[in-house]
Amino acid sequence: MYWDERHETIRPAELEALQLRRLRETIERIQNVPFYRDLLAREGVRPDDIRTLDDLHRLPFTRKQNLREGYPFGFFAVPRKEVVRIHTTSGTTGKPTVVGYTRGDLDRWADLIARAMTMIGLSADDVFQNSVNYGMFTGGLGFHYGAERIGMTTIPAGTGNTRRQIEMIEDFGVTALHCTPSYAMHLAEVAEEMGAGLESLTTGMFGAEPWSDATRRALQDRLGITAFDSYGLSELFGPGVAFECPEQNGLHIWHDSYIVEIIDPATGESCGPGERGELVVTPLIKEAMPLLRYRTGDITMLLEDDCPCGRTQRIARFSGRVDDMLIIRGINVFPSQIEHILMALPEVGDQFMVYVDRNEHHLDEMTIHVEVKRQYFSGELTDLARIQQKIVRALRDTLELRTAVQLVEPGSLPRFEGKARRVVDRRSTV
Ligand code: DLL
Repeated sequence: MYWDERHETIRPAELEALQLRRLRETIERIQNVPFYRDLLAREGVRPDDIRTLDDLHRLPFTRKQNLREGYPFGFFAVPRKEVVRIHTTSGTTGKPTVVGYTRGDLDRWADLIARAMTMIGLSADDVFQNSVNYGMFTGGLGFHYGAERIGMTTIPAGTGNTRRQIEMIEDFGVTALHCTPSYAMHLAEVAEEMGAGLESLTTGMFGAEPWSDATRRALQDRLGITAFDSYGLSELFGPGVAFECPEQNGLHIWHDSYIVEIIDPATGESCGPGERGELVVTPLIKEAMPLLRYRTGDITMLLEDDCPCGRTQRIARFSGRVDDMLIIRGINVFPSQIEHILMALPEVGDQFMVYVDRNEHHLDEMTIHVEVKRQYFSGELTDLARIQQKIVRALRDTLELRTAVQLVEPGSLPRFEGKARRVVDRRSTV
């Protein structure tokens, strides 16, 4: 079951030639981005210097922080007029990371998702419910257009109103579901409460956050499905970068479109097959926003043995991040963003602590304890309530996430002598 058999099963020699050609085109295009033009000039690298794929290692890495310098459109390699869509994802401070797509980008992105869905046996015979956020998050429209491309009957359900979601699955005979694994656990629970059997469902596609094999087993049992892992990030279009095949044993990377490296995050040196490290990706088919050696922050390893499905390059399921990014209900949150928001508020004191829990309904909750300045703490209770609401609002406006905020007395939170450990993640991965 191939959508694009030639590219999915391409053999090493042909792949290398294709990657090299696309890499050189990318480097040509990237000259339009001032950040890269300066960087390549500084490093003394000219497009003609890229003769083999090994020459990629002469190019510098790109990090999420670099993208901040170009906010909002400084990383676009085409005139703004040619950018037909924008998405955003969390930045490391107040402003989000902006990503742009040309018409061609959207076309290629939909094709990559169509490949993934075809790989696990989905087709125009299926009814697909897309239960993720349709806003700036790439999971909504990304999957939507991929599903329509293969002709599935597509239901843009979005998130929330779980009972209604379950009714739709039953009433419309939904066969394939896409959402975050934690929302899938919640759906399973509500379906059980409602006595809904969800008989039509056969396939689940879950991603946007880490999930364990134990969660996979629970979801397969409770929803009566086969559950597949889906990986991607907004900077590389969104979902559709890597996806599990029916073997459910690692994720296939679409290597004609992405060059993959695994590096030791401390030294930047390459890791061998079977050695875990940070995934670094050079996208080869992005027009609006090409990137070089993008540090994803995600930890995985290359798997070496051949996959019986006939596709080649595979990576292991993700085992964590190299940084402190949290994923709360599918939304990425950097502790540095929280700090940035809190420290801009005059009432906030010196310290804060972030607690992350998974409640009995399998939903993530973030509680932030915030010290307020002494003069406010000893003031009127109504003042404290106003400050609390102001903080909740400021966090919601930037993070797009509801948080619980508790104000505490100055001096009551832990102080740190070394690196502050302000985040306590109490979720179990099961
Ligand atoms: O989460 C894109 C996506 C949407 C992927 C729907 C899969 C399904 P961002 O919001 O930019 O994009 O977040 C990207 O989420 O760097 C990982 O840390 C994490 N992540 C995504 N998929 C997985 C996964 C979307 N399958 C960040 N396993 C990435 C573990 C994942 N972590």
